[in-house]
Amino acid sequence: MSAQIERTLVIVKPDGFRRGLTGEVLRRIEAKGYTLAALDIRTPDRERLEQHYAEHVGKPFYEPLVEFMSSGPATFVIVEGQRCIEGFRSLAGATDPTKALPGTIRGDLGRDWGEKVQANIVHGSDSAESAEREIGIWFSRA
Ligand code: DAT
Ligand code: MG
Repeated sequence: MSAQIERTLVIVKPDGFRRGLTGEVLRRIEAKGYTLAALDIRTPDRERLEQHYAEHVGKPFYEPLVEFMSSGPATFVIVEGQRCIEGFRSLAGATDPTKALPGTIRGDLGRDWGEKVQANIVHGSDSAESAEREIGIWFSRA
């Protein structure tokens, strides 16, 4: 376990933004004790989404995912704190919001909407390498 302060990239995805859940997500991040280091609202462009989701190219949900993510404004947040990468993934819950446990963002606020892609409210980086890569894509001047 390291005392080093980490950074992670959180995105309140277009479904969360449309549903007015940005404040609720930020509230949970702050209540956990993490710090908001940067915040920006914008509609994700396809070019940067393709970089962001490069690991998923070719999967059946890739095209629906990029379509969905570019469907409207989203909130991009750099979150800071000890072990916040792992910690935010715990706050978010499992990828499938139907299976995500109650108490998590996806478990409490998400559901299956019958779409080809899981509209699961939030993104959170899955490792220190992903976090720095993703922050570089979306906050090139951060
Ligand atoms: P996570 O967002 O939990 O890190 P991921 O990186 O595996 O999950 O996938 C990125 C996003 O793609 C995810 O948030 C929702 C969508 N997705 C993943 N697996 C899916 C699936 N089997 N069917 C539909 N959408 C999926
Ligand atoms: Mg992921």
